[in-house]
Amino acid sequence: MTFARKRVAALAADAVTAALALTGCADTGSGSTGGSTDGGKGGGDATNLAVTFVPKNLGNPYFDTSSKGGKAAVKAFGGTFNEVGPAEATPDAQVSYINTLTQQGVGAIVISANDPKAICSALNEARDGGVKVVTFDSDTNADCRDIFVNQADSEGIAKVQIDQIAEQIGKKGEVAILSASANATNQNTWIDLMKKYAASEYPDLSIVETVYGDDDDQTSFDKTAALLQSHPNLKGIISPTTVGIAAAARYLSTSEYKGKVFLTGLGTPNQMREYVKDGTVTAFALWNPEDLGYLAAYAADALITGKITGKEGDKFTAGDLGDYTVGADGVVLLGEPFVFNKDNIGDFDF
Ligand code: RAM
Repeated sequence: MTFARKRVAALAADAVTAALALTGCADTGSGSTGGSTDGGKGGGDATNLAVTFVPKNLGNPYFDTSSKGGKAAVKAFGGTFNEVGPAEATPDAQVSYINTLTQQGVGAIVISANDPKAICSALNEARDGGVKVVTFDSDTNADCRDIFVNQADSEGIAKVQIDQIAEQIGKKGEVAILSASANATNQNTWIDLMKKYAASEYPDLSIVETVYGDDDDQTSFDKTAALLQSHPNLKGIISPTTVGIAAAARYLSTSEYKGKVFLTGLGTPNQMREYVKDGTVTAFALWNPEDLGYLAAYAADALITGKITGKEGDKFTAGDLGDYTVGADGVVLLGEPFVFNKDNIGDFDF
């Protein structure tokens, strides 16, 4: 239901807002920019609502959508939204951005990590300087942030992708994984769980290789071609990244493998629509990235204003999404993954 609520909002998308998020421009709404003189340093300023989103990399529609949700939330609670990030999703590419935000004294950094450890000391320096740190989408180690906003239960995300490919290939045969970057916390967690779940539920399905497209369109496209070359008996590909699945679908759609090698994973409806329409892809999954960004921004607000500290049992209200409770290890859960297919994809616009 929350999904439906934000879906309606997504359909009424403000193109100007999206373009601003894309180019990394700050919201000009109420509140100051990250350079306020008190800057939240020392942790005593409960009014520094400068919230900066740092995606894995810029130019990914998934993060454009999560930033759109974040921006809407920040506007609703009267803060200042900004987005900065690297061009490439490499392990420590976000460090210099984090350091700058620490110097500016923002209220909170909301970040999706390319590596569980590589940005930890930068984040902890930010925290020592009074900045609240929310990870969302892809976590760091738990001791480098205040809260992790997880899109869905990791076991559930793994299960839906294996169940989909198993159904599509008839539960039997070789499957490969086209992932994002090699150190991405979220993909690596899901891949481990997918392997375990497949081994226990589908003994005749074998995962033969995992390759990394680095959440880069061209690299993912090339890795798809290479996979098909090196595994002539391949029956299916799982790509647990919106960049990877779109690139793999584009490759398959004009190749001899279309309709023979099945593809599923995690994709955005807007990027996958044409491939569902032309029969390259039957079904894939995701959550609503806009809701994810919205919830992560409200978690930042709750931390900045001292409503929560991030400990288990802490409760806060995330605007229109309603009430959330912090779980074990400072994790807040958005909801369930959702499966898109030709019957429902027309209902979504993100
Ligand atoms: C890509 C990114 C992101 C992931 C989605 C599914 O956009 O890797 O971290 O959650 O795919």
